Amino acid sequence: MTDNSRISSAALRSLLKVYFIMGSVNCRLDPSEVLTEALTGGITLFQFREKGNGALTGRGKLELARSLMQLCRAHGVPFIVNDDLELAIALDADGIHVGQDDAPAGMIRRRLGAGKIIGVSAHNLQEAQQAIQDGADYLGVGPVYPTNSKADAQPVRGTQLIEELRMRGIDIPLVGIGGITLSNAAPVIAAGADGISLISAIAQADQISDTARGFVKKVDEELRLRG
Ligand code: TZP
Ligand code: ICP
Ligand code: MG
Repeated sequence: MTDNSRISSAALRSLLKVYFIMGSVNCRLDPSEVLTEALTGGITLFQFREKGNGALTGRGKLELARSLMQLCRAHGVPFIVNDDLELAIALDADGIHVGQDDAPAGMIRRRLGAGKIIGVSAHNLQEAQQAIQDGADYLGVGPVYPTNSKADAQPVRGTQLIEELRMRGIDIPLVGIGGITLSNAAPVIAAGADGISLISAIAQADQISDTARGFVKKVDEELRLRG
């Protein structure tokens, strides 16, 4: 992403296919090793989410972010920062993902620049509509299934919320998130998501690159079936 124009929906949809999220807390191995394997397996987008018990802060967080961003750059995969606008600016990251408690997308875009990717978490139709009005590029919708990776997770939505959003005309790029595994990913795509976003199914897999590759294959298959 070298220019300063807003990313197209089509380009973003294909980046969202297998959107891996991770911070040091989520990894059993060294985070750089986990990310390298995930990139080798073909993840299409990465989000640095350094949160939770034992998360790095300050300089440690900045240094980890910088090295993970370099790995992403080497594989041509955009690097998104969770929540931390100052970090996203300092790194010149490719984008940011924010929650409902953070500044609205429009305000963030004025600080980050038009060419950056802005994602917003949405848990219902109203939040989705508001995020779109504020200028979000994509939505993270969930939790689809029960998750152990987010302490303050909202109630589980199943795939119904994604279906409802699509039925009501929400057509911007979106991913399902929360508890997604190889065995329950297909219905998320069938419900209308452009991709899946996940932490533990990849970060804690025994064979990380094979697992990531499995998700890419699964999502591609389901997208083809959906037509
Ligand atoms: N937001 C909603 S669920 C979730 C986030 C960050 C965590 C997803 O992690 P996992 O391990 O894929 O359930
Ligand atoms: N969706 C996405 C894509 N990322 C997040 N961190 C989140 C929801 C909470
Ligand atoms: Mg937040």
